[in-house]
Amino acid sequence: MKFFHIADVHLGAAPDVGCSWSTERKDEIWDTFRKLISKVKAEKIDLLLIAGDLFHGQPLVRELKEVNYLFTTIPDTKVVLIAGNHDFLKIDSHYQTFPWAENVLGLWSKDWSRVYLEDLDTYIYGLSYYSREIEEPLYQYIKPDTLRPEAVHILLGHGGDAKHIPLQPGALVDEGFDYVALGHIHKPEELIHNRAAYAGALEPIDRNDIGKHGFIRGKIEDGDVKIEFVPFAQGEYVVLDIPVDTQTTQTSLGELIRETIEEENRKDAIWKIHLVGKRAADMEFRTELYMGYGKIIQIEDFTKPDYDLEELKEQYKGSLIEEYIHAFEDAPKLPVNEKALEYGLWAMLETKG
Ligand SMILES: [Mn+2]
Repeated sequence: MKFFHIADVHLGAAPDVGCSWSTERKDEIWDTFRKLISKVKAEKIDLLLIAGDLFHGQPLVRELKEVNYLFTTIPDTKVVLIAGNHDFLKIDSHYQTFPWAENVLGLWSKDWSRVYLEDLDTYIYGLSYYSREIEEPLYQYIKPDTLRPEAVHILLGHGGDAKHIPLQPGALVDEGFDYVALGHIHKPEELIHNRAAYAGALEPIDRNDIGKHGFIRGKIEDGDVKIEFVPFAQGEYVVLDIPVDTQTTQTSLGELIRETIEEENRKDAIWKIHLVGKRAADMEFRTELYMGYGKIIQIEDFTKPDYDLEELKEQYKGSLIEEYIHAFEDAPKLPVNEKALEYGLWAMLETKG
């Protein structure tokens, strides 16, 4: 049996609001989902697992029509889905009342339920969110049917943090689930080798979703599960370190950022720039001036001023500045102390004029 496990597609989300590429990203989220469905068809996948948050919010009927149409194009694939904390089942949610295609099975119950796929001799267990938060560890109460150990038992889950159904993947696997297909955490992660995994968001949804995104391709043969992560997203948030030194100026830094982005030559990247290294002690970079130099979502300045402490002590002998530097000389080399020294010196030197 071949399956795809996807999660957190967040259809309808518009990432990076206010940026010029926001609408493009919104369209790419839909587009990647369509491509995924084409891939399901091309690879003749038996089962498509959607582990919650297919939509970014409450789905409109026309959005469900769109999605259902896509599901009708893969009639030989069983689609099993649950509602997550973003698209949770509000009282008037269209999820339950929508006339889904025959191959689509929603586990819409608040308490756990399961579907049985006869052709695949597979049980899929799960539940849907009825509120934004669930603090109870609901998955630990779900037990796979031990009377049918020869069948495949899959848990479809969403959550894993304190406010969204905390869970222990190891305990679930020990209960007898062959595979635990999880959503909610946007970073893809194999929690237990071949047995429990977060597919991660199909496309990164915001600037915190750093790195590769895609879905999980799996195969179950004679009770043996094999999974692999497949990068599939059209966009990626990439951290880019830009080295600064004491000679770097506002203009030269701008040129360096522009050149580095050009050399990287990545159409899919949305940049998170980190300025690193030692800047001249009197230099302050106005990072907002570089924001238009590419698809840049954020520039953070991690540079440190290059103070010559010996020279400063000499120059300000007998003053508070000398005393201040002296006070830190015996202090443990902790980041917090370095910061205090840096900020304190900066404040004192600044007021000196
Ligand atoms: Mn979620």
